[in-house]
Parts: sequence; structure tokens; C-alpha cells
Amino acid sequence: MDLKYKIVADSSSDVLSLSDIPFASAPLTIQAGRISYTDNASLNVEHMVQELASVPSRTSTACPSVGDWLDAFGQAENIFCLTITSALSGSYSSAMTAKDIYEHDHPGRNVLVIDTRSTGPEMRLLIEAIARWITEGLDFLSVCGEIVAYQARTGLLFLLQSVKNLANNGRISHLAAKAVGLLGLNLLGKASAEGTLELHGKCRGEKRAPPAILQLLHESGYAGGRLRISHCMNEPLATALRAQVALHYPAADIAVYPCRGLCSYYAEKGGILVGFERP
Ligand code: X90
Repeated sequence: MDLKYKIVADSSSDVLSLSDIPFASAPLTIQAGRISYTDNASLNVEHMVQELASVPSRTSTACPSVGDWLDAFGQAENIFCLTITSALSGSYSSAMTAKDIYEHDHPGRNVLVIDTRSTGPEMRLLIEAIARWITEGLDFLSVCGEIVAYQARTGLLFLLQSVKNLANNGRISHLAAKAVGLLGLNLLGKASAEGTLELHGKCRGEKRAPPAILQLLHESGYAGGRLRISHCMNEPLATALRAQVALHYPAADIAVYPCRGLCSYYAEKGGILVGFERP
């Protein structure tokens, strides 16, 4: 029997499964010479990060292929498909091709492809919201309407200790990369409306990071809504930020978890990503 609803997302969302709604992840891959890491449930992320640290040659990533997306779609009547920002990856365009093939091969089925113009924890908020609406009984078109409105209320901040991989792969200018090159500088920024990296300042030392992020959250309109914090091997900073936010917003729904492969590669060791919702 075909499923009525399914949610699929590329692996940059760091979501591997959902408890209530059928879900599938389409993996991106991380490449280092002849070694290729598939960002799926069996990837040992910390092991990958350690190994990559000692690779002298250039490393890179690749988005899911059309076939990867079709595999993730499987058999379902209505599919919500979320991709990492189309401004930085081919994932969206590959998902759009998969949608055309899928809807052509299965008349009557629907795939909504959502360019999240973001990644990581903001994507997770969008996925969780869709799962809630499906559980509440909203139909396909209503969810399509809701998600457009919700996307306007969500945002993504990041604090990175290195932007080497972003710069080497052309996702950030070398000029901006130089600014963080100095030891001990953390780069604070957010996803722009267009889905690119927007830099907001530097902060020296991890101690100053939580207040600096909280400040940028305020400036970005955060007022105690849902917050998702992912980190690349930096649980202390992630939990310090959670404590800082909880102090100001005791009722806030906050979750902290490690990045999977793609986000770990680009956020690099020590980096954290923060997805939030505005009222
Ligand atoms: O298609 C591919 O090979 C994937 C390329 C992805 C490039 C960017 C990934 C960024 C991951 C880093 C900080 C947050 C940036 C937010 C920008 C919207 C996370």
C-alpha cells in the first residue's frame, strides 16, 4: 500500500528518521581523493572529521543525484521534499528533476520541493513543522501554504572556528576566510534571505560566543520560540548557549544534537549552527 504522506530531506538537515511520519534522507557525499564518505546513518562522523584533518589534498562534496532522490521518494502519494539552499548546492535542482520524473511516472502523486535557502537546524524546524501539520490532519495543499508562511519566520545563525572548507569549495570569499584565519577568531553569521552566508562579526574566544549569539538572535527577531542547536564536536559550547537562552526564555523549546556529515564538513570542528523561529 502506498503511503499517504512522506517527508524527505537531504542529509544536510541532520535528520535521519522521524517518530510519527515516514521519512527518508537523501545523502550528500564528502570526497577526499579516492575516499568517499556517504552521509547516511552508518557514517561515523567524528571518525570522518579526524581523518579529513590529516588529508593534505583538496576535499569536496557532492549533492544527492536524481536517483538518490527517487530512492528517497519511494512510494507515497504526497511527498514534501526539503533541500539545502539552492544558492550553495545543486541539491534543489537535482530534487526538481526527480520530482518531474516521479510525477510523470506516477500520475496523481505530488511532490513539493522546498528550497529551504538554509540548512541544518533551520531545515530541522521546517521538517518538524510539516510532521506536526500532517499529524494534525492538514491536507497536502494546506501544508504547502503553511510551510511558505513558516519559512518566513525561521532563521539560521552560525559560529565557525574555521571556514577553510567553505572557502576552498567556493562557498565563501577568500577575503572573508582570511578574516577568520587569525587564531582564536570565531566567525559569527547568518543565512541571508537568498540562502548565502552573511557575515555579522568576529568574536574572540568561546566564552564570548554564547552572549554574542544571543545578541544576534535578539536582533534577528527571536523571542523565545523553538530553537535547534547542532554542533560539530563542540557539545560544551552548544549546551552553554542552550543555558544562556533558557535563562532569558525559560519556556523555550530547545534541542541540542551533533551535526551529521555534510554540516560537520562545512561547519568544521568546533562550529555550531542555530535554527530559530520568530513570533
Ligand atoms: O552540493 C554540495 O556539494 C553541498 C554544498 C554545501 C555548501 C554549504 C554548506 C554549509 C553548511 C555551514 C554554515 C551555515 C551556512 C548557512 C548558509 C545558508 C553549514
